[in-house]
Amino acid sequence: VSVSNKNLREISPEEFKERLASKLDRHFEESVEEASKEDIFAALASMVRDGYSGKWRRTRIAESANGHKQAYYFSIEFLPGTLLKSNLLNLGWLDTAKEALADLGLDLDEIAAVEPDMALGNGGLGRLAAAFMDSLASTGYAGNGNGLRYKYGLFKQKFVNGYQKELPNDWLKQGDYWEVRRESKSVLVKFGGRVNMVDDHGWMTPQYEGCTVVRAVPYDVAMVGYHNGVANTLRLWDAEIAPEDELKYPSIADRRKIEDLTSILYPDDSNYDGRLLRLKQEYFFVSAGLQSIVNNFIKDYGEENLADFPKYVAVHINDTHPAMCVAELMRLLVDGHRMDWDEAWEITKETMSYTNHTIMAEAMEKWDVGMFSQLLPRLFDIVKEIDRRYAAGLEGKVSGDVIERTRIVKNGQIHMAHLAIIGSHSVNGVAALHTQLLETEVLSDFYQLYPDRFNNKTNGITLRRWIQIANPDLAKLLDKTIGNDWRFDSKEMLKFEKFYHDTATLTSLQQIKLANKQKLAKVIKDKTGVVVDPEAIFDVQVKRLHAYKRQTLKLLHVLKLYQDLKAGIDHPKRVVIFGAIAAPSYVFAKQVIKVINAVADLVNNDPDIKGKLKVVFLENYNVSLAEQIIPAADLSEQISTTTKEASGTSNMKLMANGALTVATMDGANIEIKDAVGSDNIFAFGLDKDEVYTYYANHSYHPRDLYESDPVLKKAVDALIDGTIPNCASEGRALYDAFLKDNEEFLVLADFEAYLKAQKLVEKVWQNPRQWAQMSLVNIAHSERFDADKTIERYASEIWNLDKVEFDAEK
Ligand code: 26Y
Repeated sequence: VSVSNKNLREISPEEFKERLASKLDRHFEESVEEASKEDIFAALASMVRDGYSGKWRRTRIAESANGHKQAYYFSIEFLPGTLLKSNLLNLGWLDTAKEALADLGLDLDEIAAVEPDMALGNGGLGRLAAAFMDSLASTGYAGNGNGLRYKYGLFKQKFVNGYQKELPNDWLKQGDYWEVRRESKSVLVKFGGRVNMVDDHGWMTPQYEGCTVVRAVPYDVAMVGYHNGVANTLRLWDAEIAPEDELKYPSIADRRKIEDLTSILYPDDSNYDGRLLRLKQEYFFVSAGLQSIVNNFIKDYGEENLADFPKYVAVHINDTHPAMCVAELMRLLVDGHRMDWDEAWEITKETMSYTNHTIMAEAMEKWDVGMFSQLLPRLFDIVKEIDRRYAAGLEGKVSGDVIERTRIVKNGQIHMAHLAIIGSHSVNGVAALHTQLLETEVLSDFYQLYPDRFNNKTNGITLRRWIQIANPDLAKLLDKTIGNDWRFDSKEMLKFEKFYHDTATLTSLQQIKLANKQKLAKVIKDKTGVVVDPEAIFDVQVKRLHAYKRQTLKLLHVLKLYQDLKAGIDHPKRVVIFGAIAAPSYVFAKQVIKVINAVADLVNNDPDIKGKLKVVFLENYNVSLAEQIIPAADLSEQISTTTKEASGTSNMKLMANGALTVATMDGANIEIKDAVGSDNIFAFGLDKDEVYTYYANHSYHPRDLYESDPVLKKAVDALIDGTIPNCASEGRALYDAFLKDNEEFLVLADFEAYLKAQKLVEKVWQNPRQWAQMSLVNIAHSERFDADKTIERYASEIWNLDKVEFDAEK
């Protein structure tokens, strides 16, 4: 983009108020005074859409007319949260909106709270996809998202008697304000039936018989760039009855069977379960997305130029869920456009790239051949042929074992990661350690075969959302100290370090944190009834609930603090805050939730504790709640078993808001430590070699630790000795898990080191100036995790994109 508009106020408050009044008048026949929050929200959303509609149209035209390469990010999850404030910010209207509404006696935050979260994702992977959409637009690349329009997003978590219950999240009920249904761009996706290959003028062509045809209708959401006139597209597909099939599905029940394809988001995160509906969803958005991309290409460049496809199109496979892209593009090129297999294969590989997000075996997708071939008979033939050629090509060059280990189809299963790697020119991990582990452990065979394909792209976050929107006072302090260039180029944030000794700045930082904590304290009181002291350490662990993330280790620390306080051993006041959703079928994770809630009840109501320790488990952690918790955090808990967390991204958001991190040397924590220096982080725990040594030698015997460390034993025993009321069976389950020989997550092995790190936390907390200084260093260095920078690296090193050049105003 040629112009970077640095004007933070693109329109005046007067004009803003006028537009609002006229919207309310036109849409709802009411004045500002009469309007409900919902109506004001709708009017604001409509104003925002007017604000970007021209940009959206111009971007589309510029991208295709100027022959720009486009990247398509295929992801089964997108987790944008709410869009009103981020659209206002990116348009340059946010401050004006706040001011104009305040003049009218209204509070933007209260109005924005009306918007339901677009929770079309589970956790890190989905949030990363949404961050990348924002960054692609904000850095001015032609990059679009391709995913599913789930009718029900991630379920709403409720606690009933301390247990997690799941309620449907009917986010569309209130009407989605941002989407545009583009019926004319619909395509058809075929499932099931039989395929006969027939000779059609010398080309073996599939004839489909008896398949189910589903109509894919795209809903487009604009992804507005930050102050640059760009608006890209997030395209989400909905399943409908094909028009020609209306008579085939006369009853509502029959129609539902088709429409249900896009009704729910699978709530499993890192735990693979090979369900038919999930396979249907994956193929549905892969096929619809690729068909529309190929159609577009042919419209712009002509079928005769399909050989140039990778010059104009990059397709990114976000984890293995869209790995069928590899086979589907082959199908479209070979069957649909009669391209020679070898040529189609080169094009496919050049087009595709793949990101891996986990090393955990239980998250690896493998589809049973029987189910796959029945649902997708032609695609299965193509997968088999890719596999056959892959194996034949290596025959005699590498050992048979390597071929066997790496091939796609084996033992009656299709290995989706293998398909993605074999069919892509780039494979990346999401943090340095993670990529290293892919190369040396998990995917080492592939790394030997294709060393050049492997690369690292450490994750990033949308600093705009996590600082400018969620922590406006911190944003203003940055403006005051280093000027507002950091809002356009995050590198500028490094200058904040110059204020390390500046007492006024340190004091401001403390005041801002305190004010954010007071606000969160109110939220906590409203949501849970628990009263917390804003002067206490706000100790935060927010992320999915999973054994490897070790909310359990935090729990043991809480029990230890409780026991100390009961015994008269003093500690600084602390509020431990959890936010975590468990997959509904993940029994252990749900047991952990129940125990934490029971411990919270115990601790919060024990008069002996005198409010020195509070435990708060906030329900339904999502993007909106994160925006309230993260700016108020003092301490960030990043305590996964080393090697297990691919990257983590809450670690980055929390540091950007000045929280200090207590961390194992896992995922991106290592890079945080590199950025801030070891004096500005509380690092502890087993390193990767120690973890792998335990695994290799089967030498982890937690019972020995338990028997030999009385402090540890006492904390663990609290789970079963009746200390914690109302969770005997869950307490026992955790106890047994901790003590199981060779327990995979090594919880007790890190306990002592963790206590030591927490002792140091307490010591530094006693010195508020030092704490503020460390906090300042963390804020300054969070620029390293700006998703805009991550996207620049994807664009230049993987997708080979150039920036869209156009006059933003024409
Ligand atoms: C196949 C299915 C069970 C499945 C569904 C969701 C598998 C995985 C997932 C989601 C994985 C996920 O969110 N992974 C996280 O990705 C983040 C972004 O890269 C990382 O920061 C984080 O460490 C990783 O756990």
